[in-house]
Amino acid sequence: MDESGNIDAGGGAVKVDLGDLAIFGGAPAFPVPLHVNRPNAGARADFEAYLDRAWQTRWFTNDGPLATELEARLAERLAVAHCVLTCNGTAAMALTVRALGLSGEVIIPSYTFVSTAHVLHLAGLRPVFCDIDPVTWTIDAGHCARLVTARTSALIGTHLWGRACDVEALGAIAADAGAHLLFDAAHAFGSTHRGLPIGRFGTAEIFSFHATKAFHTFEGGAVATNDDALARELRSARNFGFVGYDAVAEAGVNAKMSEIHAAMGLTNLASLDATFARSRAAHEAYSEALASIEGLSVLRYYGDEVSSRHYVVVTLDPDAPLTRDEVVQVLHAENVVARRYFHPGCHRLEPYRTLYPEADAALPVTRRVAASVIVLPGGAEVSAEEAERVSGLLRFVLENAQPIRGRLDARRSP
Ligand code: T4K
Repeated sequence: MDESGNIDAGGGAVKVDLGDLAIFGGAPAFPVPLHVNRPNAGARADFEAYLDRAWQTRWFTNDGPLATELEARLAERLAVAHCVLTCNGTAAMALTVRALGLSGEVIIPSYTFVSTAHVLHLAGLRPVFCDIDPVTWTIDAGHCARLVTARTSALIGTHLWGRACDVEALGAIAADAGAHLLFDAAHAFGSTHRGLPIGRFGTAEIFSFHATKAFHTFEGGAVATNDDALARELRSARNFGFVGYDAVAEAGVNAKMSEIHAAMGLTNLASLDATFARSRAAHEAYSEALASIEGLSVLRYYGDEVSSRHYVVVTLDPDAPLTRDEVVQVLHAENVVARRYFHPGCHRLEPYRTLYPEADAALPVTRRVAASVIVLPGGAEVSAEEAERVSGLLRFVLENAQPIRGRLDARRSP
């Protein structure tokens, strides 16, 4: 940004007046799309060395040596007895739900990725949508307690954006209800709660290792648990129900992690501390540059806990002249591929909208947050300079919100 606050996009566009915005015909601020959570990648030479090992041994999947090594290293890092790898996080959740024999109703936040609701629905269970806490945006323990019925078999909290749920309050509710407590820890690899790594809380914690996550295996997931019997059951269920060489003890699925995925995990694990440091630096750059923009707030991570700070999440004042969706539209035109995660809340997506139309009335915070969040390109692949440029662009847009509003309206009117 220059002294007058204009954005110098380095060959892209300097935003001096409205006509410079790409949505009004100017050149985009970024020549190529800047994605939310562009995947990290460790050292390619490390990855190739792991591939060479698989080539030599001709062992490509089915509890291979790389997957076995990754399981051990992850369990050590998470300080948990078992880390059962799977082909993705959704499969990890589905296997856990089945292994625990959940039935009836399961309470989940509506403000989360839709996969958990789908897992429950497809297993013939009822997802009961809970509101989120207005401050932490994780599942609201007070509302959760009121949703418990005799049919509740589990509560599943999401450690949203890597910030832990109210683990203790949820533990007390689950214990009272005689229900399991699970956590969707898809965002929380590398986060701590009360100084301890997330992964050990509740009956089990479920991770996604999708390419866009802070730690990834291209596609992948895991169940972290201290429950030996559950881990044994999950290992069998992810492999068709096999126990031992050729005995089948139950109906299982194929949810194994292949060696090439494990190779990426081992590669990424080797550079994870450096990756997280870059991710935190990008978040810091954003936090500084966005601090004084009127009508915009940046989600803060907890100062006394560790987090990769992989997500850069901002909210817009609902009274601002431009709506959240209009700001996202302006950013997209500039090649800043910001996202509206998790709009509009699972309960307003099908089939839940049709099945449970009454849910909406009890979820005011979900509605408000889902309507105001913008997730900006963050993580280790975003440089401090890019973070500053995106922030400068947002400042320009919000400082000129009224005239932009006018031009958008004029364009729309016949
Ligand atoms: N729980 C939570 C809280 C989750 O966030 C997720 C997954 C799960 C559970 C389920 O875990 P998995 O079964 O997926 O392991 C993406 C991911 O597909 C999904 O894994 C993720 N959450 C969700 C939040 O994001 P989309 O529909 O946003 O994906 P897509 O293709 O739009 O990609 C997101 C951005 O990343 C885009 O701007 C493009 C960019 N990108 C993506 C990929 C795949 C890249 O730059 N490179 C890439 O390789 O769902």
